[in-house]
Order: sequence, then structure tokens, then C-alpha cells
Amino acid sequence: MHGKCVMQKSNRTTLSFFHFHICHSMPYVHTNKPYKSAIDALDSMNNHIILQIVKHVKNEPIVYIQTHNYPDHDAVASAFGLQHLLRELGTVSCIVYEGEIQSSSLRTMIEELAVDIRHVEDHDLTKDSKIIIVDGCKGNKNVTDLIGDEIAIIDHHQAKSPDDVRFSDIRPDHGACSTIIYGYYRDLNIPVPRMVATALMIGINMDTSLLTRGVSEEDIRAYADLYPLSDLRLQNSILRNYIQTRDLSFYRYAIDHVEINDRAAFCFFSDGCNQNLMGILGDFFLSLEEVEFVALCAKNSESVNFSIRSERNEWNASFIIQELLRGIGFGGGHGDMAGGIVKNLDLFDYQAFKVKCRSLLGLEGGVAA
Ligand SMILES: [Mn+2]
Repeated sequence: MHGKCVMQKSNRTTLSFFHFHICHSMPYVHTNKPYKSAIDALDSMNNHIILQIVKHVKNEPIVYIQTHNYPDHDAVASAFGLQHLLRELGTVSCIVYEGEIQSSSLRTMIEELAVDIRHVEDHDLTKDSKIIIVDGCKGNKNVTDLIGDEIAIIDHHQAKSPDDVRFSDIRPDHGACSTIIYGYYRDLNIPVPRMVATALMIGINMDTSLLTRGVSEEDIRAYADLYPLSDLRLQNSILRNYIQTRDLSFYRYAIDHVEINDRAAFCFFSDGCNQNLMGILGDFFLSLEEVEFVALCAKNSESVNFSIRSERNEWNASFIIQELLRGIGFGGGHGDMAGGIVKNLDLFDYQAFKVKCRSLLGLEGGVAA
């Protein structure tokens, strides 16, 4: 991780004016080799995943950037950053999502930064529409398989790149997908506009919980580079104001119903709680000194949603949720935070869920009665 990147202070954004340079994080480039010649650098540049994607879609009037369902700040920021980057390279794109935008602070971010993101129903995708998925992977249950041709995946979750997708850049060691997107700007020496920098900073801060979770050196680097470019007032306001007064009743319910034993916290919201707020409540319980693992679940109409948080390496949240929901639903995410869903209420039993979870954590009371 010692490649040297030069940020050119230049407004020249057309391809022919790029200064070629090698960056250690450049996808598809073997970067252990020292910088050899301008020709090597040119080759590296041509191999860049973004330039390959742009080349691949050059005859498309429009391409679609799809976030994971129920997008979060990092997903929207990544899509927004990618949209601008593609525009700079001559490709027009639309940002689409499935599900809904649950967080009021995310709605504020979308409004303030004028992010044009629309529900997929507002677009007429055809089987030939080219789709780039950000902050999620084809085949994941939180990424609807839309009508169209998924050509690229840009993700930072623990995911396996699908064989039928042409381009993939999956970096599970990155704390935020926004960091990957920023890396493209740096690789290609494209200036990051203030609004994009602000969005990416929010994405990084949210997904890494203010640089305290799953942070890589690349995230820190992106943070340092983007910090002076972003609107700090707006960014800080969005990061600080992440709940609303009406959410307090969920805090009250959670405090009244949480069970904490052996450094693990469990709570079931039998009257429902949206996934976004459950994540926030998961972080809230994790902030307790006595808690290192949190498993929250909520009955939301006919489904049960899950949100897992972990502070211990040996308690891998992604692995645990996948094991817990094997055969009854789907889950995934990262080692320190994960989510999941069971779409059939009849398959879920909270007591059995807790027993199985405690057993996976190696805790007493983990054996089914
Ligand atoms: Mn993310």
C-alpha cells in the first residue's frame, strides 16, 4: 500500500488530457511493479474497469446504476459519484433502486445534493438495458434482479463475483463502496466536485460509523483527500441528525425489551421496525460497554428483518446471519455488520432463533431444549 498517486489540480476532464499514472489501488493492474514507462501507464489506464465499462456501453443512450434495495447513504453516494464520473466520460446514466428510502437523513442528503435517484418503477427498463450495480451484488437477496443486462458490479460486501457479469470490482476489505468510487476519480485523475465529495464523505462516515468500523487504509486516504473538497457544514449536519423524534418510541421499546447476557444483546420488535432504524439501534446497543454482539429482528408485515452487529473478530456477523437463516431466509454483509430477511413468518421462531444464535456464539443456553 505504498503507491504514489498524484492529484492533478486541473479542470481538464476529457480523456485525451489525462495525466497517466499508476495507482496501487487500480483494479486489474499488478501494482507491485514499479512505474516503468509511460506506455505501461497507458496500458494500465486502458485496463481500468471504468474505461472498460464506458467502452462497453458507448452505443447505449443511457445506462442504469442500481443500488441495493432500501438504499443507504453509502449506496446512494456511490451511485451519485459513479453517475458524475460516467458523465465526465461521456456516458449518461440514471440511478434506480427497489424498495424504499427509509431514512430521513438520507432523504435530506438526496434533496440537498440534488441526487436524481428514482424508484425503478419510474423507468422503463428493457431486457437490453445495461445495469451497473453498486454497493451490492447480483444474486444477493437485497438486490432485485431487474429486467436488463447486469454488466458490472462495484461492491465492498463479502460477495462472490457472478460468472455472468462482465466487469466486477468487489473489495470486501473496504469500509465503504464510496471509497472504491473515489478511487476511480483518483486513478483517472478526474476532479471531484464539491457535491460528490460531500456525498462520498457521508457514505464513508456512515458505513464505517465515523471511521470506527471496518476501516481500511484506502478509506482513510479517501477521507483525507475528500475532506477539504466537501461541504463540511452539510456533511456534519446530515451525520449528526440521523434520527427523528418519532423514532424515540422504538428506542423506548428496545430499551424495555432488550435481553443482554454474556456480552450479547437480543431484541425482537414484534410490532415492526424498519431496517434502517434497526441498524441505528444495533449501534446504540453496541455502544454499551457490556455488549459486543447485537442481534435485532423485527416483524414487518409478512416478513422478518434482521440486523446484526459485532465487535469481536470470532463473531462474524455475516457468517452468523447466514447460518441462522439457512433454509428459512437470506442474510449477508460484513464481519462487523450484517442484515437478513425471512419472507415467511411461519418459518420464524424468536426463541429458537436466540438459542441457535447463542450456540453459534459458543454461549451457554445455546442448546435447543
Ligand atoms: Mn456500503
